[in-house]
Amino acid sequence: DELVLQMHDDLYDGLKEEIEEGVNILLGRGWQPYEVLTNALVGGMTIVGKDFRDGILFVPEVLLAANAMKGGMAILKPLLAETGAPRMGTMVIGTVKGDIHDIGKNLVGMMMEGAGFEVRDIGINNAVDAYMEALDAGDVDILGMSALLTTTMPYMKVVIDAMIEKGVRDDYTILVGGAPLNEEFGKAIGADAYCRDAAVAVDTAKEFMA
Ligand code: B1M
Repeated sequence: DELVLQMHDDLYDGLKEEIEEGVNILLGRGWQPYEVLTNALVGGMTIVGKDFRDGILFVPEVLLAANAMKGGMAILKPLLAETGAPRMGTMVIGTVKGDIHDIGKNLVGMMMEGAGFEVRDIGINNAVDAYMEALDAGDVDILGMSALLTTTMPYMKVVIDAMIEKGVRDDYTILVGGAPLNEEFGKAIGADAYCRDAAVAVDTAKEFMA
């Protein structure tokens, strides 16, 4: 699709208004919000990620791309949340300490809301105390943790170990995700499951609530 390719370019160039316009056009053509999200936005960010890795793009440019992506996500958020799905449970989600990447976490949160979960998003750069406080607030079924850096993903184990020490580990389903993780890592740190993407996170959360 021409427009999707154009949107990949616009995301690359950090053009927020163009991205918002593109999202609206695709929705107007009858695209499902999730299709717009994955094809136009996540697809575009994948290209940005490659050139960031290869030293073609730098932090300021990637920040602009992230800002443009968030503009598009803001339009899709209410559409993904308004599915009228029955209430499934409550999830606390946050990115771990030392890590400020939040797009994937936000996307998981949006999809979980759409699936009927109450989502308590505690943001980025969360130390053990922040997770504990959110869990202590009560009525939480699932803890979701996100990490995008190989240097921050070990912190997930720090959080889980702290939960074990406090004797609350088994009160929650712990789901983890983020680009550098894999199934093996999820098992090794004692999480209940690793979720490759937001759709898998929703399916996995539903399985654990059943
Ligand atoms: Co960063 N960055 N970044 N960055 N950045 C990566 C992650 C990197 C892979 C880029 C690269 O080199 N190719 C690399 C990490 C390398 C490594 O660790 N091995 C990297 C680096 C190095 C850095 C800095 C250190 C750069 C620097 O300063 N020199 C720095 C670190 C800052 C910090 O956190 N302390 C940094 C900064 C930034 C920006 C601020 C510029 C920006 C973040 C903006 C923001 O988030 N608000 C940024 C971005 C945008 C990226 C890339 C390009 C894109 C990430 C993204 O949003 N993807 C990324 C490249 C890449 O990932 N290939 C990169 C789209 C998103 C939808 O996917 O987040 O994977 P993702 O989420 C998916 C799944 O992973 C999963 O579901 C989501 C939806 O399907 N998922 C979960 C994620 N969390 C989940 C939680 C769950 C379940 C599923 O819980 C249940």
